[in-house]
Amino acid sequence: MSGITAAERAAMARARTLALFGPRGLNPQVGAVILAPDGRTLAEGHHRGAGTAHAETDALSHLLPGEARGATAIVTLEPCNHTGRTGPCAVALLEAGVARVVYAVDDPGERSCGGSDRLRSAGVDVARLDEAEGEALIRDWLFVQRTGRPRVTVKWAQSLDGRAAAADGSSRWITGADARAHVHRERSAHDAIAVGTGTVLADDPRLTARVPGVDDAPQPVPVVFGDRAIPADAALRHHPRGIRTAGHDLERELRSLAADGIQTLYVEGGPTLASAFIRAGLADRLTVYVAPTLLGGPRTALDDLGVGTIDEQRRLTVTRLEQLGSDLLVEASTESEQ
Ligand code: AOF
Ligand code: ZN
Repeated sequence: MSGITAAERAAMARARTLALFGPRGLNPQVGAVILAPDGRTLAEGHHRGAGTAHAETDALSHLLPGEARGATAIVTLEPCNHTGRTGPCAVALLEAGVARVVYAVDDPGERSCGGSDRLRSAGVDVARLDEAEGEALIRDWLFVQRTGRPRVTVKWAQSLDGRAAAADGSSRWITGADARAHVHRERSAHDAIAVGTGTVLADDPRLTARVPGVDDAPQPVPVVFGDRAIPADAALRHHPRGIRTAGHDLERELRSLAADGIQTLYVEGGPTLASAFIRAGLADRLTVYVAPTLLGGPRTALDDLGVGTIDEQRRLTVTRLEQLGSDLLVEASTESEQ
C-alpha cells in the first residue's frame, strides 16, 4: 500500500504545525505524528533544536513499549539514517515496530540521508507525501544545506530617481509609515540583520523589529560589518539579541552565520554594504521601497556594482509589486535564488 489516506494527509498538516513549535536554527523544524492502524493519533512529537531528540523519537517516547507496533509514522522530513547528536530515527522506528512511514521532504544531508531506503529494505512501507507546504516549512534550512550560507535579502529605500539621501547625506523618512511598518515586519521575519559600521555611526539605529500591534515580535540578531568601533553609547548596545561583529570577507562571514544557525539575513545597512553583497553575487532577494520624491545629486541607492558594460548588467525577476501608502515596494529576486 502506498496511496496516502485522508487521515495521513491530515496528520501531515498537524505534523507541520508541531514542527513550528521547535526553534529555527542549525537543525530543521520537524514534526511527527504516530497513527494507529485505525487512523487514531497515538502520539505527537517535534524537534526542539540541535542536540535534542528528533521528532520521531520524541513522539515514540510518549508511547509504551510495543504500542507503536503496526503503526504509521507521519514525519515532515525523511527519518534520518545517521548517528549524529542522536541515534538514527530510521532505526528507532524499526525497533518500535512501525509498519508504515509517510514523510514529506527528502533529507538532503550527505550523512543523514537514506533513512527511507533503510526502512524499505527492512520491510517497512514507505511513502512520500509531496506537498509544497512540506518544502515551504523548511525552505530556508534547505537553502542553507544547498548553499552553505543564509538566504540574503538586501533592502533599501530610494527616491523615484534612485537616490538614498539628499546631497548632505540626510536620509531620514524618505518613505512613509506603511513602508516603515513593512520593514519592521521584514526585520522580524529574518534571523539576523546586517548593517555597516558607517550606518551605525551615522544613524545610530536600534535594529529591533517594532511591529505595530505585536508586543513580542521575534528579534533578529544584529550583525555589524566593518572595522570601525561601535560607540559605547550606541543605541544598538541595548539590542535584546546582543551584537555580532563581522569582517569584510562576506562569504566567510555568511558561512559562519550559517554555522550558528542563522538561516536568513536582512541587509539593511546603506549603499556600501548593499552594493558589496550584490557585487559578490550574495543577494538572493531585493526589496526596494520607492518613494514618490526626487532627490537628484550624488547619493545613489547603490555604489558601483562592477557593471562596466551592458552585457554585465544584473538582470532580476520581479516577484512582487505592492503599494504601501504612497510608496511602492518592488521585490525582485536574482538568478541564484531557487
Ligand atoms: C529526523 N528527525 O526531527 C530532525 C532530523 O545533529 P543531529 O543528530 O540532531 O542531526 C541533525 C540532522 O538530522 C539534520 O541536519 C537533518 O538532516 C536531520 N534532522 N531528522 O529524522 C528530526 N530534526
Ligand atoms: Zn532523526
